[in-house]
Amino acid sequence: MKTFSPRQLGAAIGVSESTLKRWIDKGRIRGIRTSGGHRRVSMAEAARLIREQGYGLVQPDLLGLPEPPLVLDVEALVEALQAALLEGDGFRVHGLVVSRYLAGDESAAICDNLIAPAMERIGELWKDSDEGILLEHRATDLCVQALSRLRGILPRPRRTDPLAIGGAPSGDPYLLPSLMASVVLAGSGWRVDNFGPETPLASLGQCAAGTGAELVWLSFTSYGNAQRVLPEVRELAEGLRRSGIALIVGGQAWPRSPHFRTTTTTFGRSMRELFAFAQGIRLKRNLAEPRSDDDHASGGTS
Ligand code: B12
Repeated sequence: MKTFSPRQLGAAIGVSESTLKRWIDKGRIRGIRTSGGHRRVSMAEAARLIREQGYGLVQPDLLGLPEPPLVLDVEALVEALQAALLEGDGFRVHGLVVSRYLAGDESAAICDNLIAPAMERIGELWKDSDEGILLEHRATDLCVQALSRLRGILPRPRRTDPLAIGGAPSGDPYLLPSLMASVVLAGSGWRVDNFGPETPLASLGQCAAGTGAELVWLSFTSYGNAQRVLPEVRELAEGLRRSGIALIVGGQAWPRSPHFRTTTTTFGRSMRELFAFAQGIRLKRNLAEPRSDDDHASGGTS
């Protein structure tokens, strides 16, 4: 885990080292002690402080980040991300994504308003050149890296948080939509297992019942695939209904026609809708059984 000294973090956000030490000692920031007794702060905790208190980054390089973009309107940010993706500049891609999170954007908004539109534009390139496909693959990989790093600085889930699992069905090779779903849910108080592309839906259903998952998401990006796997989706929806587990289906290639509706399934068009749906489930759950604020979850499921 990457950590920072009070001096480093203070210089990065323009606060003195002694103030940072005081905040750690008073518990305003969760500090860690090295074996030698020195105070350290994790990147996740630094991110929480920066977001909640609205600190600007005076020296972002001290936190391993590039200068934040000077532009702030969404259109310019999408263009900046598209350019960084096309140039294969992972440092800038990561910087754009993380700097929006530190500036206070929710991860769902970063996915819907920044990453998805930039990828959509990159998706026009394959029609004109053979290189387009390679650019799509590389851009996908850079977004995967940036989203994974974003997930690394989100608040850690607790053992008592509900579990969500999901993926894309067989025949669907797309990595990003399901990964986005996992990041958005992880950032809103869920333990998450993302099985990614090519997930057999029968296994997903068994896993949900066996692990006590409370939410399953499915993402469709491969056009024409929904009709083929529709019987499996219906079977999954029915099994989950019997177990009282919520299912949400989304993605650009899930058809809107009534033929694809099942009475027990919710349909969403964006990560914001996924976030809202998941928040609704959490709210009901918390009202039913108030949880204790004990230990954080550890290990793989996080
Ligand atoms: C990257 C990419 C690829 C990569 C995928 C790499 C990988 N391993 O992931 C590769 C190169 C493999 C690929 C292949 C192909 N691709 Co492609 N690809 C794309 C591209 C550029 C980005 C896809 C992506 O990741 N987007 C980011 C995601 C997150 O955005 P999103 O899908 O819009 O998701 C949002 C919402 O739908 C929603 N959402 C998504 N999932 C869920 C789930 C839930 C529960 C909820 C609530 C919401 C939700 O929230 C998301 C965020 O806002 C798109 C362009 C585009 N417009 O998306 C083309 C695109 C999808 N591909 C296309 C095509 C044609 C192909 C190929 C046929 C090309 C070819 N000649 O080989 C193949 C087919 C592959 C297949 N089996 O389906 C077309 C499809 C057009 C169509 N109508 O048929 C597109 C639209 C490009 C275009 N404009 O022509 N592709």
